[in-house]
Amino acid sequence: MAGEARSDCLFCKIVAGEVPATVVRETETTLAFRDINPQAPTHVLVIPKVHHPDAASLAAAEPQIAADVLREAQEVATEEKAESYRIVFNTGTGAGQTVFHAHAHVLGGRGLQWPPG
Ligand code: D5M
Repeated sequence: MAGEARSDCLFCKIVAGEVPATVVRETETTLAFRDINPQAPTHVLVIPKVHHPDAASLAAAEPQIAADVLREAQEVATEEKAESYRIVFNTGTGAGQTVFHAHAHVLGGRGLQWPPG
């Protein structure tokens, strides 16, 4: 089932062009833009254009679009020439999720520690 755009959602506003963002890639179903508070030289967010609160909800409702997000995350890493990179879906406030519109963080361009904090 398609997620309806939400007027109270920051990332739906970015999709609608109501809030500016530095877009690096766009497809019919996804948008990739630079994180406003980068944690690495490459820090890009890849979002579905449709609204779902987190990655699990997206994957359950629209698995093809979840796959599109993953493919675009890999395309971003390739374009950014990140040899090693991390794709992160923070899910839930305890994991640090602050924006409740599904998004993948693509982080690269520096050494990344494991486990993350
Ligand atoms: O990640 C949410 C991310 O969204 C966080 O890293 C900051 C980023 N953010 C917040 N507002 C903006 C705008 N306006 N443009 C670009 N990036 C933004 P989370 O996993 O939910 O903590």
